[in-house]
Amino acid sequence: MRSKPESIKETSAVTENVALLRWIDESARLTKPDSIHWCDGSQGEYDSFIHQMLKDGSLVELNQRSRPNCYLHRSHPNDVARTENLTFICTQEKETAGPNNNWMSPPAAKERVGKLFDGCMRGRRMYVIPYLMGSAGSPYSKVGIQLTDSLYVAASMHIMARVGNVALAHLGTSEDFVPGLHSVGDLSPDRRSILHFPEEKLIWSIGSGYGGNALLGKKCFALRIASYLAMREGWMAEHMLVIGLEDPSGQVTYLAGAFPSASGKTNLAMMVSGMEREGYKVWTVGDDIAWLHIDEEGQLRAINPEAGFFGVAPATSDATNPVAMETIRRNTIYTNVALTPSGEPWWEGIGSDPPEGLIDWKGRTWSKFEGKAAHPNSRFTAPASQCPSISPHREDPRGVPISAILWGSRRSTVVPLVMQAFDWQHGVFLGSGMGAETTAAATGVVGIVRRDPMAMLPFCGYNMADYFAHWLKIGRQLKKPPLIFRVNWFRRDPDGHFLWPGYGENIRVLKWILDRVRGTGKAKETALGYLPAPGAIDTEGLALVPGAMEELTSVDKAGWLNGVKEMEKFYNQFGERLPGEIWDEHRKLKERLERL
Ligand code: GTP
Ligand code: SPV
Ligand code: MN
Repeated sequence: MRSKPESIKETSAVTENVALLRWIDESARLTKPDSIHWCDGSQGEYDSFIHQMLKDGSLVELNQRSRPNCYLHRSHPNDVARTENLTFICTQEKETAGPNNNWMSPPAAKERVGKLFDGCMRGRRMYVIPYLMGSAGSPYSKVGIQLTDSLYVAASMHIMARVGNVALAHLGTSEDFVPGLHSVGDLSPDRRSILHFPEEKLIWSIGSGYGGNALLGKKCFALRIASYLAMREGWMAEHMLVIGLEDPSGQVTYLAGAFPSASGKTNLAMMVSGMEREGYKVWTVGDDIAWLHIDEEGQLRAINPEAGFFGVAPATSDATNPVAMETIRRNTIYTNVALTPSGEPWWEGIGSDPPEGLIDWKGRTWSKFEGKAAHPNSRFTAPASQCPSISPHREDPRGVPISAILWGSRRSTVVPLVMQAFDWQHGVFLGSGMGAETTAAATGVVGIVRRDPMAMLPFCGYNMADYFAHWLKIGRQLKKPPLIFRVNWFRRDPDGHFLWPGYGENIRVLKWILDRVRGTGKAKETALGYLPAPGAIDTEGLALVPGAMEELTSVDKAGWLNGVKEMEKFYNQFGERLPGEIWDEHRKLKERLERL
């Protein structure tokens, strides 16, 4: 290495990893920070980050008696959600990225965005964040190194990943790490780009300090880069929660569920079971991302690569999600929520009325004529270890064995409460054609139905046709493939009311799924798949409107025929590349519907 910036010389003792030092050196020459700080991941370091942010005004202290170690961050008003239109997959061939991704050629991307990085950290400090995705000592864990000029990002990474020496020790002298260069730049959406170079395992992100745009371990690495690596290496990186479902005998069965952003993963993962007294309880393994591997016995196993939760605040309450409410009582960073005069965080649906003198997410006194006080995509960042329902197996190096996979999305109409795929291939097809209503987790119109295969549309780092082929291939390698289900907690009546109570009562659906895994649950065979037989889902004690269950478990022929057309349009984009099995299943579904 030629002349290193002074600060790298001073601190390079923390690692001898030449490849790592070389990349940091290159990045520092490009971005030209005044100084460099190597993160060790310690509590003292976290505390000093918080202290600095309180001083520079980027954090507001919350009431330390009721919310010890909790703080509020307000992001720039134009930087409040992932920006899918500014997110790119940069592969040599455009076809590798596929029609579902924005694409730039790697040289063009580097030329264009390199100019923005040039000198962008002048007057700022660069934080070097070595982080481990997955638990220490797991063969499935992977190392990322994020460089950032944002203290908020550095503090958030402390919560969301395993930061510091644990990562450097895992890496040793290996070159097998995912470098991620991040700068908030000038925060202008005109100069914002989130770039992924899967072929060189590299991430470049500039112009945003928010969530999935900026915490590079999350969607950028653990989904977009990892999904590409997984395709090459024979495993899967999925946008999935993982839970353990305990039955009255104490046996725990693990389920993984892919739901699009802001569609119920965190809530399902932390669910307080409505059937706890009958002995059914949910354990939280993960709430957003799962890495799935096939073990020596041909069993699919899942790890949660993350160490924290970056959860949606609005509608989280003691009634809907008491486990989350307990998890976020301490050591939590809140982003873009409202603030009460007594220093409490507040959001729509928290379960109390907005108090007099409420400050909105932009820091202004709120009046009820001004819309929402908390941003609809306001979030909490909290350590997973604080979650009362955290699974004792969360950090098992081999992960937990998966018995069932759920596809879930928001659909006000058409899609039943639950249905089971006939087999793996049919299940992959149902996932590939999943329609979902868009949410506030990404910028853009909310509430329109789009195809969101496996909840991965914004997160698949390569051509989705190849991704479907990969899913089919994995199924062929599994000794006993997990059963696949489609669920939908979000059906509404014509007046817009939810037909199903959701949240903790979703346990009733999970129990049917468990019964199906065990071969005891009663089902009727339909054009869509297996639907629960009348009475197979226990509804005792629920205040359902008359006929709700009937509507939630019947086949909407016209609605599905329309869906079949939408799928066809979606699949047509992939041309010859779409696996024949997907077209076969599509044709079979259409024929079954037409026979009705
Ligand atoms: P990301 O963190 O963006 O990936 O979101 P997520 O999939 O984890 O969604 P989350 O659990 O945070 O839920 C998003 C929104 O859906 C919140 O406002 C929840 O209150 C609401 N929600 C979650 N589960 C249910 C349910 O079973 N029924 C209803 N009606 N709403 C739900
Ligand atoms: C999502 O949008 O799925 C999230 C939030 O979990 S973010 O981390 O911003 O992607
Ligand atoms: Mn979530």
